Amino acid sequence: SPERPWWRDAVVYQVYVKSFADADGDGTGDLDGLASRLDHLDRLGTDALWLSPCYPSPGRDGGYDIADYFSIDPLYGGTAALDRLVKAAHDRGIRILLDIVPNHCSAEHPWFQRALRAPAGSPERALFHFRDGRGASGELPPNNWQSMFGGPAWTRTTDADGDPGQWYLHLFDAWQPDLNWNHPEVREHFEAVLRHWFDKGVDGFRIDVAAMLVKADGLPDRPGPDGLDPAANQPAVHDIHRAWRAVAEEYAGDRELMLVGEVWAPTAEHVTAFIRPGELHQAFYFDLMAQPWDSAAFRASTQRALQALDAVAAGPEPAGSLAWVLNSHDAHRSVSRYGLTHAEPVKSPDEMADVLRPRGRVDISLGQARARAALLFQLALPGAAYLYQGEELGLPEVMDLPDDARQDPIWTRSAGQEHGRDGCRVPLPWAGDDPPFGFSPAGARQAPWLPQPQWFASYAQDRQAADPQSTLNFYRSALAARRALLADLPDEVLWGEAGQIRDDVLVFTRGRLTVVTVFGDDPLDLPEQLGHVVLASSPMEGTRLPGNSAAWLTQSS
Ligand code: TEU
Repeated sequence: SPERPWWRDAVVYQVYVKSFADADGDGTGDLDGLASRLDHLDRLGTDALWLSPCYPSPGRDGGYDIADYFSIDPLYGGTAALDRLVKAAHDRGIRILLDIVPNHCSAEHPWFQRALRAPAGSPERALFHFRDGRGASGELPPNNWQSMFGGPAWTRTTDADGDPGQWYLHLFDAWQPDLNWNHPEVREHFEAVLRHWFDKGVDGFRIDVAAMLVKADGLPDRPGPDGLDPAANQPAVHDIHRAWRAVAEEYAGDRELMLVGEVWAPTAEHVTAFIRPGELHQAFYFDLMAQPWDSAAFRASTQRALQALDAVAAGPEPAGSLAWVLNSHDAHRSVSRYGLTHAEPVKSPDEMADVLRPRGRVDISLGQARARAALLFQLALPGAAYLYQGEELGLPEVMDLPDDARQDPIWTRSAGQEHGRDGCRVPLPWAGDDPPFGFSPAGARQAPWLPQPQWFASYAQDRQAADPQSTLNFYRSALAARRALLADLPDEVLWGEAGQIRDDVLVFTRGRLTVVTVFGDDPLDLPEQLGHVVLASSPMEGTRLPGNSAAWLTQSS
């Protein structure tokens, strides 16, 4: 219905295509591999799949460096494989979202290649941010911005005569030059990209780095005069989103397309500003993912989001919904984050990097119990829930990849100081006792692009499917219960309605659903008035919910 479009409280499953399933035996996942595993996703109970970028790319950042926005890389099966996937998914009622990367393109994109060959001040260079350097001979970068991956956000070019030339801006790797979103050609190009894929049957997009497209005029040094980042969250970025929303609305009537923004924002209000009426359908709320396993931290983070949401939802026009997320291809897997027993302290709540790249000792079984509990907490919140491939198998982060296997530009740019994000991107184990664990077909020509550890055997999908106590079967039950319960739940969350039981316990209710999460080690006797247990993340001992667990309860009607 128009009041409750499919995406409002969808379960969206993120596929890192390279690492999901390899059909052609080259050690790299592909779209036919994904299509062959739709049973798994159907049985799990996902409404939509978001595919990390699979366009032609030199692969300097796992495909987030796109050389052609209008086709699918032959490495992933080419455009015909996407057509097959869209049809097979739609036949099962599963929607397909692509990833679009508008902040930057690949250095191999024809636009950038032409800009490099053109002189300073040329129209070709105007599509990017080329500037003369500072210092007597332009030897210093134009401003003090650092790349999100470390090191300066500027790289100096070489002129045709071999002399040092202008600098170009890249908020990420040097292979990812930032596009100039003040240029009408850039705007037109991306609206054409949206229409191209919508016309091919794609149901929406996850927008990469959606808050950073517009930079403050004059590219001033960080921080800006207001203390905020001049490279992000500029008011004018919302105009771009409104234009994109209008493109999606051209298809209204027979299709319910949707746009979800990857927004890293300083406050919850900055996040919900992206889902005001007429803007994006959905925005990621990363703040919860950045919290340690702590009841006060979870409660405060969730409340910040819900309060900000109330403010944008108050008007007569419908606002979008939040995308709740605990795992992604950019973060250490939740099992390992929550299993940290001797974590180094987080310096401040907004220092995401400290939490997303934690250091310390990990207790895997404790982390697994907590990650299951966190899932029940996440799935009960009003809005969409995003899952990342492999979390339904309870996979921990692979911490000990051999150095020569690592591919993340964060690893290279930090000269090995940061391990980067490869540890959550290791190809999935599907079956069997040895690599490639069914990721590639028998007799594959090449080994998986990142080596799978031997201990992946105990996480294999087929083994877990046969075990009623497995994490996979827990995820299936949780998604089924959510589907059954959510249809008629109000968006309002009431905290601690049943009384704050203990400091380490969070209780909230949404209509007839109550969620109890125990963050501490001590079990909790569930008070009878909370209702009867529908699902618990660890085996109950009578009415006792073990520590590091969560339960859903309902009032019998
Ligand atoms: O991420 C944007 C982003 O800000 C994060 O990458 C974050 O800074 C980093 O992961 C810290 O750990 C998006 C994509 O999700 C990411 O995979 C890409 O590398 C990045 O954009 C560039 O396209």
